[in-house]
Amino acid sequence: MIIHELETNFQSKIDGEIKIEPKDWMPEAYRKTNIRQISQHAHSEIVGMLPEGNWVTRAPSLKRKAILLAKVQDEAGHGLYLYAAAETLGMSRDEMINDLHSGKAKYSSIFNYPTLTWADMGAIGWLVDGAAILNQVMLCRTSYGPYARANVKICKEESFHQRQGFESLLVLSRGTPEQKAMCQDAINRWWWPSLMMFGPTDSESTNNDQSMKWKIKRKTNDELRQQFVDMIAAQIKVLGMQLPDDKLIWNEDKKQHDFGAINWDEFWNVVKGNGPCNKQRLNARKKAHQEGKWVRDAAIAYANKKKIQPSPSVELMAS
Ligand code: FAQ
Repeated sequence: MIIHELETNFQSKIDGEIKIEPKDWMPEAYRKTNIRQISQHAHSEIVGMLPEGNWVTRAPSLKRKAILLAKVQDEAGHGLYLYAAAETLGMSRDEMINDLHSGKAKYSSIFNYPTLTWADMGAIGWLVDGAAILNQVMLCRTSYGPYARANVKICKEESFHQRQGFESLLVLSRGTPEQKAMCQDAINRWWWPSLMMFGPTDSESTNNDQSMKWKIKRKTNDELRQQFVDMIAAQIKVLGMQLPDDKLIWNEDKKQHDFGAINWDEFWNVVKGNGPCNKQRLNARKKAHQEGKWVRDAAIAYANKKKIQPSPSVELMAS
């Protein structure tokens, strides 16, 4: 078949809602876009463990510590499913990790902010996982089969994450004046960076149009961001707290909320590596990778001896 026919068949499969599987023919640009997005998503899950890991030893009770530990471990699992999905497109785990460490591959901007108080754990669960879920619910229907299936598993756990975050903030919001202030402060600091998670506005997005055509994305960055604002604007009323945006108001004509301007200079600054914690996050990942080398070597030596493949989870745990 000539390339034009292959491309036509490929697009008609996409249009007919037939999933693309690893051995199917696909345009090179489709493969590359999926590798880029899936590996960046995987890196976000792994780097995303760091801000919360910071509070595991300081959780205020055994119950909160157990919940936080379970959540952070879940994020590691999500990273694993996603690295495995990206590997089906022909890129090795080593290459992906190298690209993260060299700064070639991105990870979500949100994880370059510091976690200053215990209330940040609640705000991350509620806002960051809340934003992630909206995106990932959409990605359960993405056109690349392994990525779609990974997201189905991820979403099941992510919805628990969001609920625990909200419940944790609810306790603080009904607590002492100091606890209420801590809750409000965390919401103030995490609100705008959470809105930035959805990526640049549709007019600035470089990948939106092609990714929508290939049904890698099913909703644009702005559509998902709007959905998030409407969802959180309703939920914050239950907390009795405020979102730090005096332009946030219900628009009866549009049947959605209007909201204030996002600071895109801040977003691009963080994406380019100059956020408050970029260097700290990357250094922590590189250090863990170096210190885990002996575990990877041992797993490979054992696998060679037994003639088995090392488990991907051993590889990740050792990186
Ligand atoms: N941060 O053309 P677009 C989580 C880049 S998981 C950094 O619109 P696209 C779980 C983008 O890569 C959170 N960079 O790009 C958790 C592109 O540059 P490139 C992560 C960003 O791909 C919770 C350029 O800007 N979720 O939170 C960001 O079509 C709690 C132009 O942008 C996913 O990754 C950003 N926020 O749309 C863990 C979901 N936004 O690559 C622990 C999958 C954009 O061309 C605790 N990813 N850029 O050099 C996606 O859905 C998409 O990749 C978007 C961006 C929507 C993020």
